[in-house]
Amino acid sequence: MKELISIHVGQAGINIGEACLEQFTYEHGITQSGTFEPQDNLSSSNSCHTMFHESESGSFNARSLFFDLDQDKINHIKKGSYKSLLSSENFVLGKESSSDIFSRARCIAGHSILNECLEATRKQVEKCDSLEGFIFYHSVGGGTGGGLGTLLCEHFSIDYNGKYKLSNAVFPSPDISPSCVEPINSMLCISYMIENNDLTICYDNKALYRILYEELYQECPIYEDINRLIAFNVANVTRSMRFGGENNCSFREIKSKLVPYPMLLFLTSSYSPWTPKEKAYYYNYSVKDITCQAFNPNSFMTSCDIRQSKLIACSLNYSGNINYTDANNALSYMNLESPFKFVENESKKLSVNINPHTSIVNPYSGLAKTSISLSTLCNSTGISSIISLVSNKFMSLYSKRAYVHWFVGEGMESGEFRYKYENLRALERDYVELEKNHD
Ligand SMILES: Nc1nc2c(ncn2[C@@H]2O[C@H](COP(=O)(O)OP(=O)(O)OP(=O)(O)O)[C@@H](O)[C@H]2O)c(=O)[nH]1
Ligand SMILES: [Mg+2]
Repeated sequence: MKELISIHVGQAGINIGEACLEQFTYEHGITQSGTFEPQDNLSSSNSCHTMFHESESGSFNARSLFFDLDQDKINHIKKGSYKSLLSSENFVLGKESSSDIFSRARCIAGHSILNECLEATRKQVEKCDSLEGFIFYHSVGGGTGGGLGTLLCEHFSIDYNGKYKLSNAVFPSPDISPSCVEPINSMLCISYMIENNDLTICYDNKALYRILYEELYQECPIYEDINRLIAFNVANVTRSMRFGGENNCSFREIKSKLVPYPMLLFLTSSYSPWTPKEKAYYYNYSVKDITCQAFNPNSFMTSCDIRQSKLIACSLNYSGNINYTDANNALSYMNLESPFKFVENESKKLSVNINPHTSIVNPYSGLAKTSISLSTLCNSTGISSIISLVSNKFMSLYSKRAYVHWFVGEGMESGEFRYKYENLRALERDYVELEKNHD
């Protein structure tokens, strides 16, 4: 069994970390005090070693690291429900704040704790027999999540060359933005991610709020609810790595299937059926139902419509008692009703995996456990809409040099903005080219 190390950076990263601990302890039958108490036949003690390290005394510790420049979130998780699964080796706290500025987090405040973060990582890596890679969790628009997150990713590319890095990145929402410098932070973060990440799953809070509100009927969803959806998605993506099975999908395979062009590593994800817990008994879904729903724009965790754009590649991960004939029939039906548009004129870019076990739903999530479900990972030109949103908002500030002096005084040179922005423009152009070609 391969191991995965989770790296939680900044507020969003750490908050999602707590949701991940809730999801993964539940799935693997680990109690809050770190003992193994299997809940069902899936939770074999072997499967939990991907995410948890077993100490000599037999208790389990999470293979998770929490890095931040503000103490609030770190202190919260240190004292929280999962404190017994963590020790001082799982945390690094900075000495000065980023003041929300990417360059300050990356070049000054983050840089001063870089060695501690690398050392904490080295200790986790030492506890692994066969490390698969790192899963990062962070926001794109936060100073620390973006700045320190990308700095670490860059160092891991050198220190752990050949190990895969998957980012779960919260992108700025189209119309919810808590900080005036978010577009600048986001532009810089995306530009660094293009250079150093293997795969990035994009989320935006607007899309996630909509799922909670419209699909799961939660009246006042908060970050905690959103974060449970992100944790659930990561659980679905990593399920075969954790539990094994014939469709054991490593990061290497995901990357080779979904990322044919090196810069276009930004993925979006959907799930179906998004059914509220209290409605579980009203519905009896067919494979066709869940397949059609999974491609509905409302099922995606990013605000983009992939049916109106072109698919570069997509993996469909079914769970439950489903056979390949039913899955392929459902896809053919969809294709007849409204043909998939691919960047090239061929339809071999949909890969189907079937895991015979049903998805494991965290009882606090408000989501119903259903006998069959589908989780997708899509590489689509539609994702360019959230990249362009960042790039346009950045340019409208940068053209007036708004806030630029906050960054230049804090570790960046003014020329770097242009250079980093060019990376984003090149990415946007690649998407436009793919949209145009192969019609
Ligand atoms: N999904 C989700 N998004 C969050 C959460 N906390 C903050 N965000 C989003 O993340 C962005 C702000 O980034 P933060 O993670 O708060 O910032 P940070 O990484 O701590 O960096 P600093 O600016 O240095 O504090 C905004 O777009 C917020 O909407 C969370 O718990 N869950
Ligand atoms: Mg913060």
